[in-house]
Amino acid sequence: MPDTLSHLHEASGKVRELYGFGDRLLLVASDRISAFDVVLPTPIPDKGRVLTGLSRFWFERTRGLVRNHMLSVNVADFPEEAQGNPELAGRTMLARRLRMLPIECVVRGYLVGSGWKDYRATGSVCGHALPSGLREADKLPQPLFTPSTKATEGHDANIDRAAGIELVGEERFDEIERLSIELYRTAADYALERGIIIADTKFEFGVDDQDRIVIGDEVLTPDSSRFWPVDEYAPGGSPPSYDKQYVRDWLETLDWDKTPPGPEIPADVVAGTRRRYVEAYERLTGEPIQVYLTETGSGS
Ligand code: Q0Z
Repeated sequence: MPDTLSHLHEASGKVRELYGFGDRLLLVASDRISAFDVVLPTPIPDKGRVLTGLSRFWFERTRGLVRNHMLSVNVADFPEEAQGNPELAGRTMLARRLRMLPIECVVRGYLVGSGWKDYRATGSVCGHALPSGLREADKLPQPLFTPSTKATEGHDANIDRAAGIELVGEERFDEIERLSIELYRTAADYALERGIIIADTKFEFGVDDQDRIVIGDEVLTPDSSRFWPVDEYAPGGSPPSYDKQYVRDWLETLDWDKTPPGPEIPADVVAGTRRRYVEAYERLTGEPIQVYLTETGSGS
């Protein structure tokens, strides 16, 4: 990453970097993509910009439901050290630093992934009893809040309400549960009208200097959620991922054992995958990605 920033680096995610500037942060989304939990060596051009643009869209759209950490996606507003870095344009969000709560706020609207496995084994999902006879990928009778703790390595561990209350207190736990469900319902209803099912998602909340709950991190992107194209949705199996299905289908044709390093992605799979990210952005925002790229100084 750009070297005027290396001394301000605070954290790395799987495909994102975080830089600190006192009470503000820069979250930088790279073009890297992961599949089967491995980050592949080939970037998907503009993926980081699409994801940052989507987070911006949802933060603006949900401002009436909850405060958020977003300050700007325009390089002109960034701290000096981050100016004149064409690398950052469009893929970077300036945000207020929060005290993050140690809970991942997962909301599930459909029965997939670990939720489906849990249901098969126990008839419930994270302690939420469900009707019998549900199929894989069925829509749940209502969205479920299934919080987890942030694991430093490996996968997050689900926690129950009592454990959540131990971590953040009852009042905060109840508030982030209510906000998570409300945000999910609002976004999922909107996305469905535009041809995208948001099967599940994960929110991260923090508190500001006045102890108010604020939503941070990225929101309702394909990296923090499962997106499915509504036209290809069929319960009774695992529906294709809106963004990663080309990559997964191609990887399944190889004899790769799904351990690092992953293989280079061929150009046609890169192009198809990029098209899906851009299509998700354009369907959800109703605006060409070029408008966002030009607006953020990352256009051609
Ligand atoms: C987010 C993460 C990323 C690596 C910390 N507003 C905030 N205030 C304080 N901390 C955070 C935020 Cl968003 C915060 N993460 C996750 C994001 C790269 C890790 F882009 N960690």
